[in-house]
Amino acid sequence: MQIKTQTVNINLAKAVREGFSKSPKSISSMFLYDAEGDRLFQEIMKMPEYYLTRCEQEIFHMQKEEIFKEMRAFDEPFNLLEFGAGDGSKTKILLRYLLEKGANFTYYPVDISEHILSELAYSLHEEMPALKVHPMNFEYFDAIRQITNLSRQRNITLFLGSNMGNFTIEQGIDFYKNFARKSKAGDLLFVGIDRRKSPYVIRKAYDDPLGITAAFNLNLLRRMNRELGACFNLEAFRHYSFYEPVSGEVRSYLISQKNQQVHFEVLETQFFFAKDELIHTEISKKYSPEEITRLAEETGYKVLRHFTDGRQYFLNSLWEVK
Ligand code: AVJ
Repeated sequence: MQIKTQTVNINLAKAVREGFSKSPKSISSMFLYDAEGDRLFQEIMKMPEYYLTRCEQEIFHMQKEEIFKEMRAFDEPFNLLEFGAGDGSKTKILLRYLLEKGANFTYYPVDISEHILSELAYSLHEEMPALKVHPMNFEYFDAIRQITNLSRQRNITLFLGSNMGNFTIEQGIDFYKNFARKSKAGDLLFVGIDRRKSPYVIRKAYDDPLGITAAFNLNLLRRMNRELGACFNLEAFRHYSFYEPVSGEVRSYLISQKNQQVHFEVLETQFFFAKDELIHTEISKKYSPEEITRLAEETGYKVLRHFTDGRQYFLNSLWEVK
C-alpha cells in the first residue's frame, strides 16, 4: 500500500498573530491536534463523562445494516470520504461491515493531522489488508478537489464524531453550502451530531474531574512553546468551559491567572495577558433534530433519515445533495 501524505502548511504563526491581536483573544480549535493533542483526545474518548463516542458507536453497531441500505452502498462502486478521520475507532465498525458484505469502494480518510493519519493508515493495513485506502493529508475542500480529479464515482462523505460542532452556525452554513456546490447530485453526506440534552450531562463531558479536558486545552500553549518558541508557563493559565443551553454551545477558554507578558521567539514579538483575560479556544455546538433538518435544507440537501441511540444523546443524519 502506498501512503501518500503531504504536509499541510496550516499557519499557526499567522493564526496567533491575528487571534491574539483581537479582543477577546482567540485561536482556532484546529490547532488542538498535534501528536500530544491527538493522544489527549483519545483519552477524552475513553472518559465515562464523554458519552459522544460510545453513543455513535452504539448507532453503528445496532443500525449498520439500515444505514448502508439507505445509502445504497451495495448498488455500485463508490468513494467513501471521511473528514476529520482521526484514529478511525468509530469508522472501523462501518469499514469492516462493508468489506464483509462485499461492497466495492475506496476509503479516503482526510485529516489535517499527518500524525494521526499515518497511524490510521498503518492500523487499517494491519487489520483490514483487503481495504483500499487512500489517505489525504489536506484541508477538507482541497481533498474534495483532489478526489474529484481522481474519480467520478459517487461520493459518500462521513463527517462523524460531532466534528461539525466546532463550527458556529454561520460557519456550518458556509461549509455545507460550499460542500454541496463541489458535489454531484446524488452524492451523500453522513454527519454525526451531538444532540441537545440535559445541560448537566453536557457540562460534565467538557470539564471532567481528572482534568483530561483541561490538559487537552492547555496543550495549545505547549504547542506554541514548541513550534513558535513561546514561553508560556502552563501553571499560569487555567481551563474554563461552560455549556449555554439556549445557544446550545459549549465554549472553552484558557484564562490567564495573572498579569503576564509572553515572548514568542519565532514571531519576534510578545503578547500581554491581563489577570483573568480569556483566550477563546473552542466551540462544541449541540443541535436538536429540527435544527439539523433546517440546516440541511437551507444549504442544499434533502434529509434521507436520522439514526439515533437508545438514550437519544447523539444523532447520525444522512443527507443527499439536491
Ligand atoms: C473532536 C471536536 C468532536 O468538541 O466534542 C472534546 C473535541 N473538546 N472535549 C468535541 C473536544 C473537548 C470534540 N470534537
